[in-house]
Amino acid sequence: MVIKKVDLECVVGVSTKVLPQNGQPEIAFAGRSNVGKSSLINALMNRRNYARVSETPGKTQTINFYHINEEFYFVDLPGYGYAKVSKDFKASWGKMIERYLHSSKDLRAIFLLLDMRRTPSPDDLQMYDWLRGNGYTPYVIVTKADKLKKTQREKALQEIRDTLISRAPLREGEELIMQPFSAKDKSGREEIYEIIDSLLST
Ligand SMILES: Nc1nc2c(ncn2[C@@H]2O[C@H](COP(=O)(O)OP(=O)(O)OP(=O)(O)O)[C@@H](O)[C@H]2O)c(=O)[nH]1
Ligand SMILES: [Mg+2]
Repeated sequence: MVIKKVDLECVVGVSTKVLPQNGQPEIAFAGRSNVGKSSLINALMNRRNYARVSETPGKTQTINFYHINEEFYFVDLPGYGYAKVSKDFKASWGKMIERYLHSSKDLRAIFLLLDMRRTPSPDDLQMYDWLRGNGYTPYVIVTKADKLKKTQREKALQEIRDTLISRAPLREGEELIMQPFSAKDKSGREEIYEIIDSLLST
């Protein structure tokens, strides 16, 4: 996977009525606010801050469609679990994400991002259950790997895996793909490119 061309082609907000019908495969990035969705997208696109990144959670408040190589889309979703927005806004925000996930005809895969240092939250688990319930293979990207020492990483990954597996046993032939990643040192990026290549070739 070599990303040559990147265009922020479409931005969808809570009041946007019509969602784009892109006609090309979409890969969406979901996860709680601040987990590193925009940072991962930047790393994959090889851009420093094309997708806006911030230490303040709730940076991405719209659904942003990045057209890649004129072949497919990365979809940067607003993070959930961000406490500092009003109840009303939270509700319409949730609906916006849900509407997109339910109505996109081109959604090829959803990457669920989880922070390596944290136990998955109820929102994370709800997202994970939704993915599986709707027939999506769970591609879990475990972010901020650089924040843990190498010796702690295996244990952290195992704990996250156990928590996810305990939700519902995997069906026959179903896999739980977990890929550690760091936006700081870019470890895991090649493996994620490979996942994307294989998703696009099917
Ligand atoms: N050390 C480290 N910091 C990271 C990593 N990924 C993201 N961050 C930092 O975490 C903060 C949030 O990153 P974002 O990429 O904006 O997170 P987001 O998931 O897009 O957040 P929302 O847009 O609010 O949903 C920023 O300060 C990033 O620099 C990582 O792999 N390692
Ligand atoms: Mg973001």
